[in-house]
Amino acid sequence: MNEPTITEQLEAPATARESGRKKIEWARQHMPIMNAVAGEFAEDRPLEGETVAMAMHVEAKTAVLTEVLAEAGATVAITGCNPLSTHDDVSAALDDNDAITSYAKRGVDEEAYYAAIEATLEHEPTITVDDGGDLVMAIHEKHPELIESIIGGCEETTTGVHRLRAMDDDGALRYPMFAVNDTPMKRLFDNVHGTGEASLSSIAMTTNLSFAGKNVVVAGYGYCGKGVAKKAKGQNAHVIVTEVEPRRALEAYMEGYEVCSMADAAAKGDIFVTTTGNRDVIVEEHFERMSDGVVLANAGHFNVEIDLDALDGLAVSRQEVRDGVEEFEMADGRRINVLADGRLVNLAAPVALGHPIEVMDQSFGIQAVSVRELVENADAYGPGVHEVPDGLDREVAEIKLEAEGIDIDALSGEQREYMDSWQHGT
Ligand code: RBV
Repeated sequence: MNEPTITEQLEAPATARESGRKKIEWARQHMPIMNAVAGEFAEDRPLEGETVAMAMHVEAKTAVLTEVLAEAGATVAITGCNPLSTHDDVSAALDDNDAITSYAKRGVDEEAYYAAIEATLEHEPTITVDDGGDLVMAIHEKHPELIESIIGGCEETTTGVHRLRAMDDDGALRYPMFAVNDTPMKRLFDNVHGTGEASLSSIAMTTNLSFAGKNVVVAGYGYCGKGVAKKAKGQNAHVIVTEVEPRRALEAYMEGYEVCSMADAAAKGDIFVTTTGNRDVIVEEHFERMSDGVVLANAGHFNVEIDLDALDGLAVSRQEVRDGVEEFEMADGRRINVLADGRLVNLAAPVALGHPIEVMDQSFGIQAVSVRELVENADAYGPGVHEVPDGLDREVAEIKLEAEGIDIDALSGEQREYMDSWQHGT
C-alpha cells in the first residue's frame, strides 16, 4: 500500500486525533439510531470478516457510521467523496482506530483524490459504501477483478443513484447496489431538511449576510430544492424557483413561490442556490444579466451546475474576498461572488459542517441496516440497483420514534381488514 494514510500526511496527528475524537463523540451523543444499531451490531457482529470500502464526506457523523461498521466486525478503508469536505482531524481520529484506515484529506487535487480511492480498493473490499458513485465507477473501470468477491454496495445520494441507474440500464452494473437515497427515511429528511438547513446556514456563515428581504433563486425543485426553498422562505426571503419539469414547476407555483426561467431569475436574484444535479444551470447568458454583488452557491453533488469556466472567461479579475468567497469582477464593474468553488456549499465551504446530526443519524441508520442486509441476505440480490426493503426503513423509523418518545397509533384488526378488502363500499 503506497498511498499515505491521513496520519502519515499530517504534521501533528496526535493533536488532530484528539480534536477529531471530540467531534465524533459529540455527533454520536446525538445519534440515537446509530447507537441502537451499534448495540445490536456489537452483540451479533454481522460484518465479521467483511472489508468495507467507503467514499463519503469524512466528518464526524460519517465517522460514527464508519466506527459502527467496524464495531459490527468489519475492517474499513475510507476516503472522501469530495476534495473539500474532509475534516482532517476526524479523518486522523478514524485512522487511529485499529479496524479503520483513512486516506481522506481536505484540499486534495484531482490526482490525489483518485489515488486515495484506489488506495481503499487495495484493501480488496467485499462491500462498498459510496456517496456519488466514484468507488463503484473505479471498481468497474479499473478493477473489475474485485467484482467477483464483492457482495454488494450502498449509495447515499441522488446523483450517485442516477449514475447507477444509467449504468444498470446499459447492463454495465455488475454487483448489487442499494439505493439508500431513495428510502423515505433518507430522502424526505436528509434531502429536504438537511440540504435546506445546512446549505442556508453555510451560506449565512460564509457571507455573514441575511436572507430576509432578499430574492433567493432556487434552481431545481426536487427534494433538495424543496428544502432550500422552504427554509429560505422561513427566513423571510422572496423565493424564486426555476425548473425544467412542468409538474414540479406547478408544484412550486402552488406553494406560493415565483416561478420563471433562469434567464429572468438571473436579473432578479440576490442569492442563487443550484440543486438540480445537472450541469450548466447557470451559464454565461445568466452571468451577463446578474446584478452587482450577487452570491452564487451550489448544493448539488458535483461542481458542474455553475459554469465557472465561462465566469472566469468574462471576468477581468478574480480574488478571494473572504474565506470561501471568490469574487469575479466583470468588465462593467459588476461583482459576482461564488462560494466554495461551486462545490456543494453545505460541506465544502470552509465553515461547513454538513447536514445536521439528526438527519444524518437517519441516513446512516439506513446505510448500516442496508449493509447488514447485504451480508445476511446476499443471495437475494443480483447485480443491479435495488430498493432498500421497506421493512428496514420502518425499523429505522421506529427506533427514531422511540428515541424521541413519540407514540403512534396501530391499526386495529378491523381497520387492517378494511384496508385490505375491495368489497367494502357505501
Ligand atoms: N451528506 N453528508 C453529510 N456527513 O455531514 N452532509 C450531507 C455529512 C450527504 C447527504 O446524504 C447527501 O445525499 C450527500 O451528502 C451529497 O453528497
